[in-house]
Amino acid sequence: MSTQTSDLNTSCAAPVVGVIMGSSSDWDIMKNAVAMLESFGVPFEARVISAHRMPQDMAEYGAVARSRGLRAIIAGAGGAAHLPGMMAALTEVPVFGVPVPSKYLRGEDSLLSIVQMPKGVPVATFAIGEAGAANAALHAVATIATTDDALHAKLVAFRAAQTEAARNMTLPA
Ligand code: RP5
Repeated sequence: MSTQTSDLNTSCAAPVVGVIMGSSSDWDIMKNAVAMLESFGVPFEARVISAHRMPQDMAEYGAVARSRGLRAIIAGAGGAAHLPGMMAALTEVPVFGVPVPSKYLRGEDSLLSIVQMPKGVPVATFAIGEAGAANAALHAVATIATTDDALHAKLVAFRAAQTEAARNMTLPA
């Protein structure tokens, strides 16, 4: 286990998904990614790594991400949200970016900062906020499920339950 940053949460098995965020203030959004990974039983770690306040820690995390066994990195940040893009520059592990809502620009700044990557360094960018965090986790699950039949079966079951729930939706009288 790396000692470079404080852990917000770490599952027992060796993590295959890294959930990183620029500040503990991002947790209310990013906990939705963690909850989704937990529901699928995907081993993960969750840490604060600030691109601006902890640049050397960020570089170290990216340098060893693949050798540590990470298969996806979910990176959330708000405002001048450089963490996902910089992490994508530091590792070949796929980076899924989550724009965190910001105080003054409601996360539109975060979204544009994360999505407008230069050609050659991609960040798969998700919706602003809770749905984006949950979907980033689902995308990580789907990515890993391409080579994991048991996880694929869980994803199929999740989709089926979701479909059933939608079919059973009722409208107010
Ligand atoms: C970004 O700045 C973080 O991702 C966070 O969304 C934002 C504000 O951080 P704090 O001032 O709340 O620590 O780097």
